[in-house]
Amino acid sequence: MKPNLRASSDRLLRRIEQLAAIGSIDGGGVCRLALTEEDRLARDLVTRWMTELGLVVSIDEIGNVVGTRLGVVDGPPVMIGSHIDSVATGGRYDGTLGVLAGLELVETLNEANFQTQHALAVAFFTNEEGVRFAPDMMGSAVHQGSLGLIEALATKDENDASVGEELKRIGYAGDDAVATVTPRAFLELHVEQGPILEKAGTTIGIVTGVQGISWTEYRVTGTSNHAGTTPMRLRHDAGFVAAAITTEARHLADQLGGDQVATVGVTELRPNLVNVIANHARITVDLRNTTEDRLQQAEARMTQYIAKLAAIEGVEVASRSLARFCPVEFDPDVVNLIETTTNECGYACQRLPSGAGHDAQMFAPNCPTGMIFVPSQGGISHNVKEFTAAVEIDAGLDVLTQVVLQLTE
Ligand code: HGY
Ligand code: MN
Ligand code: MN
Repeated sequence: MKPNLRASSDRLLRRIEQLAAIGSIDGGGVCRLALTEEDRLARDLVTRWMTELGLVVSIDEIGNVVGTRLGVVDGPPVMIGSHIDSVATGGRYDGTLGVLAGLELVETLNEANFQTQHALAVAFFTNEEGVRFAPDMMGSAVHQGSLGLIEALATKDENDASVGEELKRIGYAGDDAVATVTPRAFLELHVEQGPILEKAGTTIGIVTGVQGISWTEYRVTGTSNHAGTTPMRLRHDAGFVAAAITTEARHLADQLGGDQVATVGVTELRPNLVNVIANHARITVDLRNTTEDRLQQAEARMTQYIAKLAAIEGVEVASRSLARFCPVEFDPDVVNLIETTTNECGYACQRLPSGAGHDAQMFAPNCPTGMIFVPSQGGISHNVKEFTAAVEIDAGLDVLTQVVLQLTE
């Protein structure tokens, strides 16, 4: 029998503020890159909260942390999870909302002295953002077996520090084996990070799936030369090639249309001097689409364009895939359950795909998985101005609570 419980969004908001104080940056945002000192402090705080709430805490070999509340019957838990690492210019809700909402639900169950039939787990996964170590969703991908542990531990950042070394340094190189736990179901509450819900005046997003993601790094090698004396026809300009790729990314997204998006987020030139033609460029191209064949079309167009451009400009271009995930559909029964429950709770809702990657997408192939979105003010995220109103957080927490209580029955 599902108990009539209402979790406390005030307490959840207090925890969000407390966590946001770790790695806080001007403008109200956070910088907690994976496996940095800020990430360690955040991990310590959330793990302490898990322990205080009576959860059995486990840390696995890639540093994922799972707190489990036993159920009446043995067997796999219903898992609520997300992440607490951030991009360098992050907001305070991205990832943390999902983890802390799970803790709030646990505290509500503890206060009601209610034991769910099936176990309930709350998890945060290592390096969801992928900005220091690629790919993103690293910890959840290893947890669910779609990325090898050894390969992940060997991944290095720009300063040649490896995931394995950094996990040891911050004290989160756990002992628990990875890729051994398949939850009974997986749920993630997350801010939408886009403009759709707010524009429609909708409170709850029923997430149908996650679009495909393709990250590639290009390293361009040309010839540095004098900016004043080198005739244009004799140049091998890495800076020009980087700019041309950036323009082509926008161009192909406009031409393909539909859900296609393209972003050049990183451009580094060397020697980066006003009067020297650049001989090196490092840029990253992030391509996404809700359909796999269109994403492959975008990738093929970008590859052909760069090959032609390199030949004309007389430069070398080395490419390296940083992340590649196919689009994912969430379990229709879970999507329907979230929608029915949201309607019963009386919140305006709509279905939509996720433009952002999430840990939930790593669970979708293995167990019934779903996501609940709440609106992002102005559609802003990965930006210190990220904001979601308390009343919307309250609604998201309420829907999460009611859905989890049904799944743990
Ligand atoms: O890149 C993403 O979509 C996610 O924020 N890691
Ligand atoms: Mn996120
Ligand atoms: Mn993010």
